[in-house]
Amino acid sequence: SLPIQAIQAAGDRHPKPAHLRFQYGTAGFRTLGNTLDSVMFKVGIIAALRSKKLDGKTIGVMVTASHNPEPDNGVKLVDPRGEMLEASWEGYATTLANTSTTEEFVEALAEFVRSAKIDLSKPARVVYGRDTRPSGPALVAALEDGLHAIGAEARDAGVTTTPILHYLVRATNTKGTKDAYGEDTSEGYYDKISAAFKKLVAGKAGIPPLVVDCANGVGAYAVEEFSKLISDKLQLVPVNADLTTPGALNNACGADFVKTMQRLPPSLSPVLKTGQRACSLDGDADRLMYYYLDDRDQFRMLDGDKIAALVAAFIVELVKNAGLEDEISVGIVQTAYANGGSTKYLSQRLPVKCVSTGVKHLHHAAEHYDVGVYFEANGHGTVLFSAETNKILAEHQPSTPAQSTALNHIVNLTQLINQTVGDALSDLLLVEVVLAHKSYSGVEWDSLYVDLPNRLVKVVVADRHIFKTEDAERRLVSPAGLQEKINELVRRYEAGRAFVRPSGTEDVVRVYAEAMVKSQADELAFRVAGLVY
Ligand code: NG1
Ligand code: ZN
Repeated sequence: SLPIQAIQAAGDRHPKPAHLRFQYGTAGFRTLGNTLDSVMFKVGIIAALRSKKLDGKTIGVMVTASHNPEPDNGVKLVDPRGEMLEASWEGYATTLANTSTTEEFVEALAEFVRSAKIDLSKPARVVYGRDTRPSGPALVAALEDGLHAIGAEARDAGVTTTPILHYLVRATNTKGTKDAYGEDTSEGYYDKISAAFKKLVAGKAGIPPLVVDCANGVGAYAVEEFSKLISDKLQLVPVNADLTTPGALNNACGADFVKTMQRLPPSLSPVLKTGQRACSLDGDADRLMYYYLDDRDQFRMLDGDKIAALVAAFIVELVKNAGLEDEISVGIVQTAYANGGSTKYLSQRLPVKCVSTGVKHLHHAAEHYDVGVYFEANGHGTVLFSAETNKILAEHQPSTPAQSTALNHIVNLTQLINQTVGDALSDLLLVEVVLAHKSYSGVEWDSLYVDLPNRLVKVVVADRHIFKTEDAERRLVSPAGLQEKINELVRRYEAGRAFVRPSGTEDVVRVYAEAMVKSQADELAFRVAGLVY
């Protein structure tokens, strides 16, 4: 049975702020860090119950607010294969987080255990980590209180990137099985990925150094660790690796700054030379944006869509060269935020599917392909190789040395790529592999297709929940009549496209617009925003 007294006693130390309502959204619970104490305690208990429900499999808990400002924090649960928490539990977590007293919480827990048929005699195993936010240690202490109260077997992964935490979950749960994913330590992660990287760039000399903007976050540690292992092949030059100055995290730097502002972080201006490529991570190192300065020193952005195009083309080529094009097909998953230029380019070559915003939607859709490449335009993404594809790769008998080389490259890619979730460091090394193989600089990569000028704006509205969408969020069904007005506007712009959706992570409505020229994209975005407001 539930250790009611222990939960009750500990719960009283973590009262819920009376006026707040919490929601487990696309990125878990996410809000101001100093309001999340009660949520963390409850999440400790929920994570333990999730583990018991899944027969003692290890569940992950990541404490982070990713690209958001430093005072924010958040928490999300990771399911046993390293994927996002199953959707139905998001609702349970929300209900439990909003119970207003410890008595109410304990009652709701007992009811939940009954209705979800959780066998309390099963073990509970949880691994947890946090990013570098100052609010992290206190929040982790509250989480530990919850884990302890319910008697979970808990392992502290310390300050770590989100993708490493996902890796640890999968590696722990597959240890000793035929699906073993790797050693279940962060060293295991670094070794696995860097070994694959070194095999893939063996014989490639003179890869130019890469400037990496670490967003003054946890990615700085990961860059440091990888540097120790790969610096003979690729020199990583960290900037914005300041983990001590208060307020520095994600401030005027990082992947989200680059994507939203569409310009170079000011701190990179003195560092970046004409033609040199650089990239930015976000605050928990699961997003990656590349860019370079062209010969007129204009900033050129290579976002998630460009990464998807680069990587997909490379894998298609390898599959063909390995003699596997009849057996393995490559598909792409995007969201409505994918640039129209990329969608046009990719859909002329490969199957492309558009899904709703949120990693879980992309991830699940990508699982339906033999090789599924998914990236959000903001730089979050990865490549999934299906179980059947891995089997084909393991059994395929190449008939020429060239086929054998290509096959080895694909197998090494399956080791290089973090298949649990988007991973800025793994993706960075993947991009570098492709650039080295193709002898591309930023210029050649950029010229795969031309981005349509676009603009993303936030609109603060009284109630964002009245905005309801269909067709992978590309059309509004509510408020009634609004979509028709948007269509009417869009028609007046050459190559115009615009859509409106409520954010899943902020209390705003987002408006996205594209058009043939930048001023028109801006104008369209602001006129649509005017309709929404
Ligand atoms: P919302 O706030 O629902 O738009 C944002 C990003 C998503 C995803 C999530 C989770 C945009 C336009 N939206 O979601 O792509 O990354 O955060 O972090 O970039
Ligand atoms: Zn992130």
